[in-house]
Amino acid sequence: MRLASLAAVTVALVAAVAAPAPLLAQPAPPPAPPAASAPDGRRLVWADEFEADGPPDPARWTFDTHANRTGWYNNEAQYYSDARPENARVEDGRLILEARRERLDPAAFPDHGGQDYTSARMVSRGEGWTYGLFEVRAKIPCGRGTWPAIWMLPVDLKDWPQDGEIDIMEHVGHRPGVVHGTVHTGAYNHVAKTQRGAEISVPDACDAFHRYQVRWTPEAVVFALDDVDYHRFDNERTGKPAWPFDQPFQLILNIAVGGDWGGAEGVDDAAFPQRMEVDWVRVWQAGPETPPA
Ligand SMILES: [Ca+2]
Repeated sequence: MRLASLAAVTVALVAAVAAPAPLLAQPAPPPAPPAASAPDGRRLVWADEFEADGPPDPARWTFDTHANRTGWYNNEAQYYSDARPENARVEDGRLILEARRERLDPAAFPDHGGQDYTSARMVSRGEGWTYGLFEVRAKIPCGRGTWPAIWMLPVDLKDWPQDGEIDIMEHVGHRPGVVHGTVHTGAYNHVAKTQRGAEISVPDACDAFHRYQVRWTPEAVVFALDDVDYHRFDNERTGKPAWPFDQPFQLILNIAVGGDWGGAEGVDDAAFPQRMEVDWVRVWQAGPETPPA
């Protein structure tokens, strides 16, 4: 996501999750409550349930705006605003990230770089996490030209891709319903067309919430959708070029617009505004008594 990932996709799976047949004459059950605990002895170490309407919690999130003036990576077309409610707000228990077709006034936004779209790119605050189970329950946009992402970079990023990247969820509007999970490292990255990723068909990804998950241990990074694994990247034990994943990473939520991948088939301006809604972000880690599984 930091750079384009023109998909050298290795696996394609279809998630077929069979719901149990409901009993007749019973009222529809309420939405399933979230599982606030995780298996394998893990404990919840960080979360945002987005329960308070208004701006995203500044104690948990910051807004990345650093490339607005120069232009973002991959020839992306958006301006990322800083805590602007039109682009990022909490409503009814959900984070709303909204990409809009609009050109802001540089007099009011001095870092404006002439972009024709606004959006937001939120980064988790703090020291980050080394290993853990990361889960984001989200509904994503499908407008052509959108490129929503839920992903991770090192807190102490000095050198991409050598320092690594974990893309928990990427989606481009010109391939609606196809979700990508990808790892980039020095040895395996899209520049060399060697990134290690997979795609999974999620036909209702833009209409329904799903849980996008990564389980990251010293042994592997495993990608799952609604608890169903669909991609595994193993630690080869050959050193950092193949496995830079022993240092703290932070979470990033954004909607890019256009760009080499997201805009490969143009941008449908009539589709805007486009939203990614996030019900929660949860991070579990193994308890002190439990070695990472
Ligand atoms: Ca929520």
